[in-house]
Parts: sequence; C-alpha cells; structure tokens
Amino acid sequence: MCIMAWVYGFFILPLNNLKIMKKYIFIAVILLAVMIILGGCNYYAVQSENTNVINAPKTPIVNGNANINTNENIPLVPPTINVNQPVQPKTIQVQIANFAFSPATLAIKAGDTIKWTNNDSVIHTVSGTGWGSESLNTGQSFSYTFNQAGTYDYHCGPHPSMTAKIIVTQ
Ligand SMILES: [Cu+2]
Repeated sequence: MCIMAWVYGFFILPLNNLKIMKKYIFIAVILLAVMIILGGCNYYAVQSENTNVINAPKTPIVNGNANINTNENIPLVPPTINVNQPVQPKTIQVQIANFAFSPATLAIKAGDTIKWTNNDSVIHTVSGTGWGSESLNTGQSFSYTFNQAGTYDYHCGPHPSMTAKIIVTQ
C-alpha cells in the first residue's frame, strides 16, 4: 500500500496537476544540469588522474645512488633468448709443469681449442697420433682445435711417461 501511494504521488498525481508537473520538470532540468556538471568534473578528474599515472615513471625513486640521469629515456629492451644458438667454441688452457700435463684428462666439445703452455725449464712436446707440436721451450705454447669427437691420447716426446688425454664430444 505504501509503495502504491508513493507511485501515485510521484507519477500519477503530477499527470493530473499541471502545477506539480511543472515543478517536476523544473527539478528534472536542475538534476540534469547537476549531472552534466558533475559528469564534466568527473571527466576532468579522470583525465588528471591518468596524466598523473603517465607522469609517474618520470618521478624517480632513487635509493642511495644519485648518479641517475632522470631525463634520459631508458628503453625497455626485451631479453633475447635464442635457444637454438650453438655454443660458441672455447679455448681451454692446459699447463705443462713439473713434468706433467694439467689437467691430465680434459673433456671438451667438438670445435674447442686446447692451448698448451710449457712452464717447465726443459723442452716438452704435445705428441698425439697424427697431430702434435714441435719442441716447446719454456713459455712457448701450442694450440690445436679438435673438430671430431673421440678420445685423443697424447704424451711428451722426450718424456714418454708424461701422458694425458682429451675427450671430445659433439
Ligand atoms: Cu716432456
């Protein structure tokens, strides 16, 4: 009953009463104007808020380090991860010292290079089967690239007890 009375008072009664109708139209116009004004304000408020968000990164948060040029645009470069990129060949050092190769056993990948350096005061060689060095004086080096997989035993020519090996995998 209460709702019916409310509906009648607000919607039905004004239809039969021009004075109340005019009043309602006046109120409606005022409400509309208020909504437009508030809507406009809200629009600018949102714009202002968005601008603040855009400007936010330009405000640096510096902890300790003052040597940051805030005017510089630092581009965000995505990390490039190429999983198909082949492993770059390496050069691995083997030392000849105290009448021994060190390390005596070394595992490498095909394409890697071994560089032997003689640190002894006597002449040594790096002598494999079908490959090897000339005589190496103190401080001299010899490099060899292993392109084929396999186990490569080698020794020193003048000192056959000096043995070592390189294990090459693909
Ligand atoms: Cu030797």
